Amino acid sequence: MSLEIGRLSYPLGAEITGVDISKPLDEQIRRRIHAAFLEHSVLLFRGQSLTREQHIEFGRQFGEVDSQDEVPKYKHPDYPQILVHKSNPNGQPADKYPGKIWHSDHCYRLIPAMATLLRGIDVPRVGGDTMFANMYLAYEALSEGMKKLLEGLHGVHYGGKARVDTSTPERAAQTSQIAPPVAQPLVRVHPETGRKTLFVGEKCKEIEGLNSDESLLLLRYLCQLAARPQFVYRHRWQNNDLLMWDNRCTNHIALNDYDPTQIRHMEKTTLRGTPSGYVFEGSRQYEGPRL
Ligand SMILES: O=C(O)CCC(=O)C(=O)O
Repeated sequence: MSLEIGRLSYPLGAEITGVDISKPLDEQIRRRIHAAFLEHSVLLFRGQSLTREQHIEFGRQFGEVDSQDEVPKYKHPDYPQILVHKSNPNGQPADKYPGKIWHSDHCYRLIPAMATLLRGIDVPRVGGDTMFANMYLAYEALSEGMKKLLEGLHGVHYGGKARVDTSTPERAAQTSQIAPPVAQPLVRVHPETGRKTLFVGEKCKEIEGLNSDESLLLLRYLCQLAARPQFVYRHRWQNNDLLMWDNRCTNHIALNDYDPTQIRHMEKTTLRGTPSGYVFEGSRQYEGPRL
């Protein structure tokens, strides 16, 4: 078996074949996978029937696996590092599914996620795709004037309800406090590639220092720009796919466009990134952009 890397689309994504990720990786192979991760931002490994331990161990070879303490709603009871996203077989209302807006994982935390590793365990026959946007390309498409305007501006990101543990009223009160809105630079430098990238998505509701009209128009423009088809890869899931993506330079969205009587069972881990942003004290919670 020899490792091969084949592009999935022009803007981003590559499929890695010729490797069994259920076993510890040879260091040379691990480095090639890491280099492909930095170059293509989204990696696909097909036909990998992993145990939960193997899922966690594969990620650990690339970074620190998050304990997911801030996302109690989806935590697996025996594997706290794993979040379970499983639709109800009788149909789960579309608005309950996590990830249905363009976002980057943990953008609303002081340590946003470096990578996400999502496994498709039981996927619908058709639909339930996930789309990814290349945020380097979105940044590079801006005019020099707009790049100058964005430099130094911060977008305020709000976490969703998933971080609130609703098991008791006391826990709900406690956990709603642990993730206040976080202001993140709209333009960040990727710590490993050194490339500039836009850091904005639909969880970003306002831009610090701008009024609500300015904020909304600019955020809507940036989100729409990033979602242009020429910057996007659309993944059609098969059972036993594992996708590993770089949250520092991509956005993603779960389309939730499938027959609601079918199950969609996904499990994910995230790898911790580096500190970014600061707690935002203002909190006006504008409507924010919706594409
Ligand atoms: O289920 C998916 O396709 C993606 C889920 C997602 O967006 C997330 O977990 O952040």
